[in-house]
Amino acid sequence: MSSNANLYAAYAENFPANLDAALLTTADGDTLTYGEADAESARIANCLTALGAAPGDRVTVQVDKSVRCLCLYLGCLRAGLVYHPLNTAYQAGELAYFLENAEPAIVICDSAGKATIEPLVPATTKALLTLNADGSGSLAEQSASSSPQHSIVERTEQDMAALLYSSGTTGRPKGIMLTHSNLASNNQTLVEAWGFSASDCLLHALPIFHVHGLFVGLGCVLMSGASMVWLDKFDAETVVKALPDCTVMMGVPTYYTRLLSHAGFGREHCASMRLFVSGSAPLLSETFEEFEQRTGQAILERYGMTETGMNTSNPLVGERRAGTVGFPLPDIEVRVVTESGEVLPIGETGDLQVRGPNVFPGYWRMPEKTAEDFTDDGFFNTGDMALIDQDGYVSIVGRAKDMIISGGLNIYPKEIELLLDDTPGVSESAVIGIPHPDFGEAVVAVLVAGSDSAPTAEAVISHCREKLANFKVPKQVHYVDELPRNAMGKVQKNVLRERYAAD
Ligand code: MLC
Ligand code: AMP
Repeated sequence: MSSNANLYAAYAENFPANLDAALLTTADGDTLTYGEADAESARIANCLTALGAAPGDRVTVQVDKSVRCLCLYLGCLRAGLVYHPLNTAYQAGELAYFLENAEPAIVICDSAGKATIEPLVPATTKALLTLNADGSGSLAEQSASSSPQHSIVERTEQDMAALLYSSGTTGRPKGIMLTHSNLASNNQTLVEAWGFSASDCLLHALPIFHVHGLFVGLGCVLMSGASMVWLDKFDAETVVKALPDCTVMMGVPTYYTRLLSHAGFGREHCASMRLFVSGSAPLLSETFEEFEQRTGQAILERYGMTETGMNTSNPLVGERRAGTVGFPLPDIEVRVVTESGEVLPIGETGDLQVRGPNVFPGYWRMPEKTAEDFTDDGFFNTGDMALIDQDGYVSIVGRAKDMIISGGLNIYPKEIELLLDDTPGVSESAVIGIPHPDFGEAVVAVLVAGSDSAPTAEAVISHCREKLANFKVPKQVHYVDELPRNAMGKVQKNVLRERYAAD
């Protein structure tokens, strides 16, 4: 083991002896070998360093998934730069805060997004580069002449490797600092728990601006010298065609319901598959059962979050129990507590807390928020409600935080309510999630009209589309005379959820 805690060093130790081995193959049949990924990430590391980025500096990236983007992530790791990815759906109003708060040394966007991002880039930023889905742009031009040799920068276990933002029920989004050792320890744990080896091939269809695709998917591959079929996005037809070349797939529940809706998908597509993993949102028991009947494969459900990486998992060997997220992973402690922090007995529902080497050290430049979310004995309060049964299986049964998960993406109603409350003709609003066959949950806005003439549902939706990332835009808008409230004056969202779930 090297003493350098840089995550890239841990990956490099696990690269195949023959660097001509494929790291990935795209849907078009192009390949990237481990050696090519190493050389290209070295060029990018050298290029960003020459532009003035120093270890610890942030690199903010809002680009489509591409092979060069993967090399950019690896280049940042090896140069000790903090990788800060952004969902490509974010609009200008959402981006402004991230750029100002992360204070990046380098910003990378695609050519089409440059005009939007340029005015938002802080004065302290040293360079704004472009990277397009086909790999072209100024990053490629500027790094082409950089050396393919690079010594991996020394990092300690506490040094930050990545910064990912999560919104919240109150206030501005919080930057989640993830260290090299948070990511390395979780990757090592998952490689063992899920039996990854160099002979595996992962079907990688997830985006790489969130934990699931970036750290869980890529991490398991790079930490075991395995390979991937690398798809730009999830498309059921393409996935069904690619599955026979793969051994493992990871996805959000929507991927599995979409596969089940795909006519003709069945056992024959899964003959080489040894493992299907689901997470980021609850997998319905019906989906688990239908998938097993159709393919003979029991989906392995696991549970995690950006702040912690993966915490629990159903077993590789043993019963994968539908409706549960399995057992705590080795080295990770979980407990279920009351609001006042007393540990609850088996079978009782309460707040889920976790502690372990996977758990982030805190929120970026927000010590008071960090203090709020950690207990005195170092457990992190996840905001999820859970119970642990007599066999040790953990079930996520609800959320203490007001959050909607749609297609595996988190949406905080507060953010949409603030926008709606500010809309002329709207007096107040409540945003809820209702069951949706494709996305798991769908965003629904319930409005009370103001004294001015109220906007139509279509006008409300198009207003949201201008201001918010598309996945946050309400799928339905309803007007009511008044919002149901409890004796304390708090909106009873459960009443609204029941009322509109039936629609
Ligand atoms: C797209 N749309 C969505 C949506 N994604 N609506 C609600 N929820 C979503 N997630 C809408 C768009 O607004 C658009 O609407 C229409 O669908 C088509 O857009 P698209 O981009 O073509 O959609 P599609 O490619 O089908 O994408 C859907 C998806 C994608 C489910 C494949 O969202 C996805 O890959 N999700 C995975 C997200 C993920 O990686 N989560 C992990 C987070 S990490 P219109 O009206 O404009 O047509 C985490 C921690 C952990 O949670 O434990 O893993
Ligand atoms: P994120 O903030 O994007 O990292 O999302 C993390 C949240 O996703 C968790 O706090 C949970 O609420 C939810 N989540 C992740 N995996 C699961 C799962 N298997 N079942 C239920 N909820 C999940």
